[in-house]
Amino acid sequence: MPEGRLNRPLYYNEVGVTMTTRPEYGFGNIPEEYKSYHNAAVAIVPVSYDETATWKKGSRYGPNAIIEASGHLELYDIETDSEVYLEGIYTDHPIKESGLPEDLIREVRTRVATHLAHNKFVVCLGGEHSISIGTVQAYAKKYEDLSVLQLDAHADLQDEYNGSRYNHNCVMARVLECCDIVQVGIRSMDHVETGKIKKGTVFFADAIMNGGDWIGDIVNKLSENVYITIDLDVFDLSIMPATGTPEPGGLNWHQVTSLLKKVTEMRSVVGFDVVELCPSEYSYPQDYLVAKLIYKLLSYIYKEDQNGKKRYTEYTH
Ligand SMILES: [Mn+2]
Repeated sequence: MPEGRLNRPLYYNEVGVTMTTRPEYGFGNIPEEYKSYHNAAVAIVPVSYDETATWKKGSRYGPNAIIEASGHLELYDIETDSEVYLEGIYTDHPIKESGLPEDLIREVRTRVATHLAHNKFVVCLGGEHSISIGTVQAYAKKYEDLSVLQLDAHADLQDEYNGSRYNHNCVMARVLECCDIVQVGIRSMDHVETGKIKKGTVFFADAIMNGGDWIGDIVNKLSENVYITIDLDVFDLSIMPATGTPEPGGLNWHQVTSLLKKVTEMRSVVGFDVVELCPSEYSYPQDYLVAKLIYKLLSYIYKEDQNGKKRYTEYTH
């Protein structure tokens, strides 16, 4: 296991959703007034969990690495001509669970539901992919017309794996129990999953590389309210080697961000998670990529539309 910076304790406030925060902790090097729960449109929930990981463990260090790297972001986004931190970004204390995934998922679901009840836009940081079961369950309760956009190298449709229905290989099988899904970037799966994928809702990495209007095709499959789950192994391992189960042949930065931009323009993105960063002592470029991806996606989501009106007023204060 990597030593050094990854083993430093996370600084966090102990009060969680009771609406105060400690100054030294949080996503982005942003002024204190934009970190308080009351002022924040966005609530970030770090989830340190990797108990069902089947190859490299270590994604429990992911949230810590992302938050550390986020301190080095420049807060102005060129593409959107915006400073999304002005919406307020609160960072919750981490969920730390070392037991069964069922217990973790229940804890995540409860935490996310609490923030949704306060009308926050919730961003969960993994941790392994099984955490998304809890977040999607909370979102599916709030939004009837919800579809889940999954960016991932793996289909994750196995009904059971290693004796558990909540293994990270089963995430999308569980998500499918509460809403429709669209899968993007897939390039590795088990034979049993071939019978489970829904025709027309899987966009394999190979097909994307062939070009065409794959982004438009994906958007057309999504309902109005979209939850996005980003497994970082959707990226090619040349730019994102720091995952627990890397796969060659993945998407690049511009393919992923172009897709996210279009989805935010055409649909209401109501929440997202970013999972499976498995940091090492030397992964600071990848840690930074993830922090930037999160900030970029928030910038897209909160960008003012052409009339100067914010689309997601529900989350503004
Ligand atoms: Mn994956």
